[in-house]
Amino acid sequence: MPFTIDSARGIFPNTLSADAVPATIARFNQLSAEDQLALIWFAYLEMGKTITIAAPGAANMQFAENTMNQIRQMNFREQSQVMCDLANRVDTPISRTYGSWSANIKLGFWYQLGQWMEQGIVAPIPKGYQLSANAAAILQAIRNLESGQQITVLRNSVVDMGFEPSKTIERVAEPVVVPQEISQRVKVAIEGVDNPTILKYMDNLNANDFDALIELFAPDGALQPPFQKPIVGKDAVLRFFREECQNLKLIPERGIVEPAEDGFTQIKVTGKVQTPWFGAGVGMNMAWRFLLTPENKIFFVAIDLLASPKELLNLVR
Ligand code: 45D
Repeated sequence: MPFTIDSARGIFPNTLSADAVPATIARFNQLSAEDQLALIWFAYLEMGKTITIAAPGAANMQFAENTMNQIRQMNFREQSQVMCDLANRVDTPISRTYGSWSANIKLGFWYQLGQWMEQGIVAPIPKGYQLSANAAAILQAIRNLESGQQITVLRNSVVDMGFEPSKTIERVAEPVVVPQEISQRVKVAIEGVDNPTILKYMDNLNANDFDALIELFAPDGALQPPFQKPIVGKDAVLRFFREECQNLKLIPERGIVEPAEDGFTQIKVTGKVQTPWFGAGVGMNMAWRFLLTPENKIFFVAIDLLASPKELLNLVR
């Protein structure tokens, strides 16, 4: 039986992904908006002691600027209302604007709000705010996660906020950067894997060369980001690369190549990924599970955030 996207999702079923991340997000979503905002604030302050977040670039912030200025002019009560509406996903003009932004613009928006909260320009979390027992337990659960999982919890909570109307509206993302000069590019090496499609995947993504990258995919190919459903078809995958995948650093370490049914090849690679927000400060433990067609095109690739560093060595089927 030929592979389908659905059956492809099941390759290398022994891969243990970081279930603690969606579990934490699900608990977080049960909290009141006030508790959510305070919890993120406390988590963010604590993480700030050990890891530094990079300021978003200007290109990233220009789209949020109008909304930021609007919020700056409000009084504390109105500002708190905007933040609660975002957390509650209430349908307001600001929540809709927020909902149209790419993940990085949403993160840049909160980065700026966080700065203004510290400077007293935006309503702070009240001094001595008491988290509910549930929120305190979730904060403790976040403390116990490894840093790659912590930043994923923060990112996903931010991405889920705001209001997205059911009909698709125009999306706003930062401009696409130019691919890195060929002479500047460095090539990855992966212990156990010399398949050229896999090596080019890593090298093109590292170089922001999304046009070359997408040519590695089969027309009906799919990519499944961590904790998400597969994105299917070259157009949709290319859009995702342009909107969400700039300036990542993939550091694959080792892998395994195996024949699969119908002349397909399944390949699992493990290693680290760095996000431009934290650079080398946070190495996320990741796996890539590829299924290649007989023509060596990517039919499917799943990217998983791993449960623990031990999983980096798990290359069994
Ligand atoms: O609510 O091969 C305050 C793909 C309090 C592509 C706040 C990939 C109130 C293919 C503190 C102000 C992309 C899938 C909030 C690979 C409040 C591929 C602010 C993987 C919210 C490898 C909070 C890429 C703030 C990966 C400012 C795995 C929080 C990328 C900021 C992962 C949090 C990237 C930030 C991650 C989190 C980035 C900046 C996890 C960034 C996380």
